[in-house]
Amino acid sequence: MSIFKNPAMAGFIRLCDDGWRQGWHERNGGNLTYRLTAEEEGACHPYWRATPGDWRPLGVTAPNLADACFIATGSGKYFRNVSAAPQDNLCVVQLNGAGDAWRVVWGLEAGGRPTSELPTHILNHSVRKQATDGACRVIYHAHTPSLIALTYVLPLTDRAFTRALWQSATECPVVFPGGVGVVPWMVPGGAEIALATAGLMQRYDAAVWAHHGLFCSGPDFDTTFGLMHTIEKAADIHVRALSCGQGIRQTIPDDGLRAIAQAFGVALNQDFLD
Ligand code: 2HA
Ligand code: ZN
Repeated sequence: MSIFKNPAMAGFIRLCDDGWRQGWHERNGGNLTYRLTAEEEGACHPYWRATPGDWRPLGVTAPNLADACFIATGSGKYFRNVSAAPQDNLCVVQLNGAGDAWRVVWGLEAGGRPTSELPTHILNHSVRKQATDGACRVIYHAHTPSLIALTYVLPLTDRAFTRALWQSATECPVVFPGGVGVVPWMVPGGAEIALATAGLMQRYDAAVWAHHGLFCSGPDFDTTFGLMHTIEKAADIHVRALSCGQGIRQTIPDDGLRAIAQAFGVALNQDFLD
């Protein structure tokens, strides 16, 4: 047996490969975390390091994630390299009982630390776990080029982004009926951007980082990758339409968005409808 046979670990590695192939992870761009179930933790436990790493302060506090374990990409590690050497590029981090410190219990065998965006990931896990009654397990950050391009031309508001994306592809209102949040440009990696993102993630399962990328959340790898993919594809369609140079002549009308929601049984965020 190997820890890589565990479905959580296998799914994590597959998502890293898929994201790399989409072109969303230049160099060490992007990061991914997955909150293990008690069962998965039990199955992976025999592979833990004999001596875990030292406890390190997280910089934020997530009491509802006390003692939880997460698979995480490593800081400075490349998505491109994950499947070739997961033990060097990934880790399992455990939170302490207060939810304000972490230690490495598996992986990063050649050295390193978990993703620089760990505070944002953990706070997002905390608010999404609460908002979804414990269903949310995946937080995924990628550098999605068309969506980033739109952060240079659309107003940096939840409303402008949600409407542009909903109108760009008929599936969008069904895939993210709650809409998306937008974080203005901020320095990445610290507590400030973590708090701003987590504030939006109380209401949305995706948050745009202006001039940087996108955070998505979900209960499993398929849903979370699918959300990232759908948003980026809608952004790409919008960019292509704008690039034709004559402006947007027509789009899905608001009554059309309402009709989609009714046909597919989803509740659209009314704040973003006219
Ligand atoms: O390099 O994407 O946001 C990792 C990142 C930081
Ligand atoms: Zn990034």
